[in-house]
Amino acid sequence: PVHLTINDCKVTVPPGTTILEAAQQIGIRIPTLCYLKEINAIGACRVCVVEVAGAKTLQAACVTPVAENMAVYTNNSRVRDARRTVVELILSNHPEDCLTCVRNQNCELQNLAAELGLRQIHYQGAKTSFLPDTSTAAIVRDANKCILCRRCQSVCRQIQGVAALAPMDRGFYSSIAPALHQPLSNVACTLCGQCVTVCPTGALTEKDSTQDVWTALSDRRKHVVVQVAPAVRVSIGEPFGLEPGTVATGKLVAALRRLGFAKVFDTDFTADLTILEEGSELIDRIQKGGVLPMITSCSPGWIKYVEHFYPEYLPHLSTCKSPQQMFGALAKTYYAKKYGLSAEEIYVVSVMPCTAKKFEMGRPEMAAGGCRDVDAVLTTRELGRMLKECGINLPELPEEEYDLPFGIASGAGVLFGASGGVMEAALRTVYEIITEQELPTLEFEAVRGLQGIKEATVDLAGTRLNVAVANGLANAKILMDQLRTGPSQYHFIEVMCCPGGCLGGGGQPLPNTAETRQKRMAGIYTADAQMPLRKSHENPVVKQLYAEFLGYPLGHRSHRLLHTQYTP
Ligand code: HC0
Repeated sequence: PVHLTINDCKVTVPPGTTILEAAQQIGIRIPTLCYLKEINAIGACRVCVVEVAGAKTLQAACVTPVAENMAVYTNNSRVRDARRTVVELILSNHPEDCLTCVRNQNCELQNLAAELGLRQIHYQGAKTSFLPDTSTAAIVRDANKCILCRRCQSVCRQIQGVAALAPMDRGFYSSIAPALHQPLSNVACTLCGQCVTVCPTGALTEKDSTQDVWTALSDRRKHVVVQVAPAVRVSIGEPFGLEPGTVATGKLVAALRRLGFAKVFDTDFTADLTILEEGSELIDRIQKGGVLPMITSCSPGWIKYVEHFYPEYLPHLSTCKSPQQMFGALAKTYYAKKYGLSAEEIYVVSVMPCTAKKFEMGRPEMAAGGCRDVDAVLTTRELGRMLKECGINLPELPEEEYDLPFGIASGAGVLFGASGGVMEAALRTVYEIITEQELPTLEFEAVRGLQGIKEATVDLAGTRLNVAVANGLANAKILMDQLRTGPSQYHFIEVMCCPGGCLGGGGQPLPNTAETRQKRMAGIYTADAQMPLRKSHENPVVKQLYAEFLGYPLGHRSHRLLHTQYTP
């Protein structure tokens, strides 16, 4: 162990510990702006500077390892003056629009200025001026608010394996941008929004759809229905002070009713439906020698990643549309007919933990009934803002039930929100269909948890099914490169674009850290365990839907409404 003092307090830590981590151990939080544990420890912003006795210059605590007998000072006047100067310099080239910025009250730069007690910016001069990039359906990049911390660059490269963003130009004109300052819509960005969740300021944000939804809600000619993705129920409490992972399903339903939606439905219902379609497709491919391994197709950032980087593997993707899109297609056909409405009258809003869903809804493949399946996508964060605007305090609300018919779902549907969840849900159903026996244990522990890649082999009455699960695109890349280099032992692969699955999505409340993802994942498993129904094929409304409308899985109507093909 290494012995040192921090502000004259003795500390003992393992070798290799940074000053930043050592200080945390004695309850001193050294402020940072660019630091992201294990992803972006680069000492770029200089906010974490500390004095080390004997060193000529101040040292960045996030990248300086401790040494034996080191004496560190984190809050003497030299350090505090330097820190204030650094932040003042950042603010001297930052828009002063905090009151109207979407990150107002949730901005790390704003918080830091408040913590340091800055009352004046001593440095005034030229400010950079960039045109915001609004070219995509999902993400807005405003370089004027960028503080060059490079977190977005690191998460895009290291966690997502995409590297769509990098430093451009030099000195005063530096910005973190796509190559050659191309708009995001022109580069291989998957629109996953992980950059948005690590941005300390408002430089990267989701494209706001709240105004579209307000307009629809006040249009009396529209029948506005909402669907809620699995992962939203374990995170929507966060903007209201609830712990990440709190299962807030009933309160969320009540909140959406109070916003004015005509019907409040559950994407988990179409997640169950997806299992029947996708499970049947898997069995079909195995029995008829179709393309294997089959790979899940419900995560739109993942689809876009395959299109950009592995187009020759598109035939491996399941032809199933995502549950969000299946829901839209059914709302505008089956539901419309059942309730005497026209497709044009119905306006479908999705609440998703995801920014890429905004892109998915606009894809040309997603208009089954002649009009858009889904009309607007709100992220969990946007819904939180809408509720606050209306003075709806989620924790105070009663628990209410989803509406029928698309409000009945199984625990398997809830599992979709966590990495491994689609796989576990599929296994619960495929096992029982193939073996014609009841599963002895519902939980497939091997595909649970936050590890980047998980594997399992399941014995289906003599047939061995090899499966793999990846979350985070850099992990998916490992599996895809294995596919490229030789025959694969896998039959079925689940890929979710974001770390931890949708619960760690780019539209989730901030902070979206490993700790919050862990808690949300526990919430998903709790929600599954609480459901009276646990298997998709036992969902009575899914059965009714097949009896009344679809016929059977992979049938003609399913093909027209619920499946699609992604072509290079
Ligand atoms: Fe997901 Fe989905 S599970 S992608 O992560 O499959 O966004 O939560 O809604 O569509 O159901 C996101 C979450 C969904 C879809 C479902 C799938």
